[in-house]
Amino acid sequence: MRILVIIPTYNERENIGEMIEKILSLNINADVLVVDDNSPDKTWEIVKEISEGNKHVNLLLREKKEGLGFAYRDGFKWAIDHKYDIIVHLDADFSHNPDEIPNFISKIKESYDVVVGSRYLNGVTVVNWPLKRLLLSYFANLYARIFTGVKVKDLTSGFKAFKREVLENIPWKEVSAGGYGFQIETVYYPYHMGYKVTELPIIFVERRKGKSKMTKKIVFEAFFLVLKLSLKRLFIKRYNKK
Ligand SMILES: Nc1nc2c(ncn2[C@@H]2O[C@H](COP(=O)(O)OP(=O)(O)OP(=O)(O)O)[C@@H](O)[C@H]2O)c(=O)[nH]1
Ligand SMILES: [Mg+2]
Repeated sequence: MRILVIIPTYNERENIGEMIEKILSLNINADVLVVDDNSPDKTWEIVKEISEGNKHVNLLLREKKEGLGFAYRDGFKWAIDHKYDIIVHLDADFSHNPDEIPNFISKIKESYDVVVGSRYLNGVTVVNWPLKRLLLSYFANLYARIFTGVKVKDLTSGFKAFKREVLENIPWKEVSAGGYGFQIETVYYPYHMGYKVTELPIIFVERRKGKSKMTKKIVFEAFFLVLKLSLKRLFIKRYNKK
């Protein structure tokens, strides 16, 4: 089984080197792909240097920032083109603990198609978030779960694993979000296509270094996306595995 860990980055200079090192030390024989949107802080420069000395590390340098969703699309396409069997993704800022990656891989090997790292499975496992941010995330997830019909408690999680087949079969033409809504869509379609989706409890810790890229625009996009997905589900289409 060939494993790829995808890390989207935008201004993560202070985190990325340590994160790559940590993933390579995990004893799971994974390759790493960093998808950088031409970060002004030159995050990509660090990745380029590491990749030149280590064939397990790869850089996908995009021209400009278009939103997280677009970076992920390109990363997933790269993973499919390079025939990886299991694709894991997580944030660069250590909010997601890379030590948990082997648990995601075990779940996929157990026969699950999608594994979602969940902050809301055993109560709330979020550390150091301001109450306002936590409430936004919690209620956004509740709202998304009710309207999309996807029985997953953390639909906006950025820590997930997929079997390649799932990424090949998601109806990409229908996926529209640039921001966190993208995370919802990449669970929504597999779930309603009948793929086996499971959640794994994770502890999410507020970033220690660097700045947040969260904006109001991203929140609004996700809000309307959920309405759109709920209408799609009710009136428009059934999705099937190919
Ligand atoms: N390539 C790319 N990466 C992005 C973009 N926006 C965010 N990221 C990366 O996606 C991951 C999640 O973004 P964060 O800014 O940490 O989002 P968050 O975790 O909700 O917010 P904070 O932790 O509060 O900063 C990080 O690794 C970011 O560097 C983008 O537009 N392009
Ligand atoms: Mg973060």
